[in-house]
Amino acid sequence: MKTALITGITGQDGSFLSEFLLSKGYEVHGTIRRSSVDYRERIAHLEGQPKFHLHYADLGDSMSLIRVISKVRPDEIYNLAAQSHVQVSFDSPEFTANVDATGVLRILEAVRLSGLADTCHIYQASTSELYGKVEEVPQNEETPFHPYSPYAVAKLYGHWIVKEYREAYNMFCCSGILFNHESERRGETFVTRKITLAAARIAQGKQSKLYLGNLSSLRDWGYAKDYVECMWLMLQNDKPEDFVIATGIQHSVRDFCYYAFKHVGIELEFVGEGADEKGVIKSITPQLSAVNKRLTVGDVLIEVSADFFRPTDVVNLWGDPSKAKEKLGWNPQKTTFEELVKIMVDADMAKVAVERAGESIRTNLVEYLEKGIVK
Ligand code: NAP
Ligand code: F7E
Repeated sequence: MKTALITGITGQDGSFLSEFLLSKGYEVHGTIRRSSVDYRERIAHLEGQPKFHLHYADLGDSMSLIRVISKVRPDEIYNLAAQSHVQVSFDSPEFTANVDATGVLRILEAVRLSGLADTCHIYQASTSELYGKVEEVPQNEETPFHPYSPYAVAKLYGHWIVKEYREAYNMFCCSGILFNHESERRGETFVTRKITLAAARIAQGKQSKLYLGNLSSLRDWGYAKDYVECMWLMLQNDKPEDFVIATGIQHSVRDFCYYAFKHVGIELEFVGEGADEKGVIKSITPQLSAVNKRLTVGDVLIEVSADFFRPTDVVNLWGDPSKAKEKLGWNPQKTTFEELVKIMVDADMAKVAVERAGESIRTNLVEYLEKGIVK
């Protein structure tokens, strides 16, 4: 049975890929970083399984990578670790370059130094952000790159160094050019998760407004659980090749808001333009009105805030997944956009409901303790 090493195993994709590889019988190893608070929520359910192993390593630290790769001697490496937030890359450009660019080189060299260059298959997490200030719509494997953020520039180095090692040393290393993929495990500061969490909180009376940046930005959003299968398929291919992974369907941030709020029972309409645009309640379902009486038609739920605009923003991403469909037999529309929104909103409705129940238990407990009912 095969052994895989996943960097970035605590992230959204790392957790789904771990589950996928374990289900295929793999021995799964992952790298984690030391932190004063252990945040392993996404993989907590896998810890303790006999075929699941964690090791400390950091993409900024060659020695830790050489140590773990030479010890595990994996058949496959999935390099998912990255500073993955585009807006944060403007605030921490040097850290982003160290991890997202040089980090990829460190992995490739660690594989060579461990004597695994001829056997180990390597997947690199490239990104649609490479197309940046797009030169063609939709984008495929031949579309020229025009990176438009420190994150994208760093990822471009990662992409090209993988290609270089493939050609120079005949290594089986390839990049998946993945378009945005989301899930109920998505980080809470990415736009989709920020919206689904806000829709759930607003519906349950825990938040009154959502502030966003560019509502007109267009993305090709897929479901992360479907995309990790394609990472694996790329490493089972006869030869190392790069693939675009996308759904082939595009929506705006505004559309995402509309569908997410609709799913909790609020129909939105957008009025005004640019910085003055607002998302206003057009109608509310009777079911939601019955549980949250404070929501009223005409309430403003979404406003635009300059805080969420980027110095340069990528606004028109739309992928063409034909090559992955034909050569890998991958289904780009396994989960539709509407299904994705539903999965995310349902999960956040449950999360907020659990948080509210916890708060009410805590409040009751304090009251009972104060009154001496419980000791
Ligand atoms: P994510 O949730 O942000 O996870 C990133 C992972 O990288 C986390 O496990 C994080 O560890 C780890 N990491 C960060 N800095 C590290 C370092 N210096 N050393 C070792 N590990 C480090 O990202 P994701 O959405 O799963 O994405 C996975 C990969 O695909 C990333 O490379 C991302 O850039 C790329 N990508 C993502 C998308 C998308 O739409 N999701 C699209 C295209 C490409 P901690 O938990 O300790 O922070
Ligand atoms: O932004 C706009 C924002 O942060 C999407 C990463 O996984 O996918 C992700 O990068 C769009 C942008 O993702 C807000 O300006 C509006 O145009 O969710 P995002 P991203 O930048 O596309 C790519 C493929 C990756 O590789 C990355 O690792 O939405 N937007 N208002 C906003 N974005 C955020 N975060 N917050 C807002 O309030």
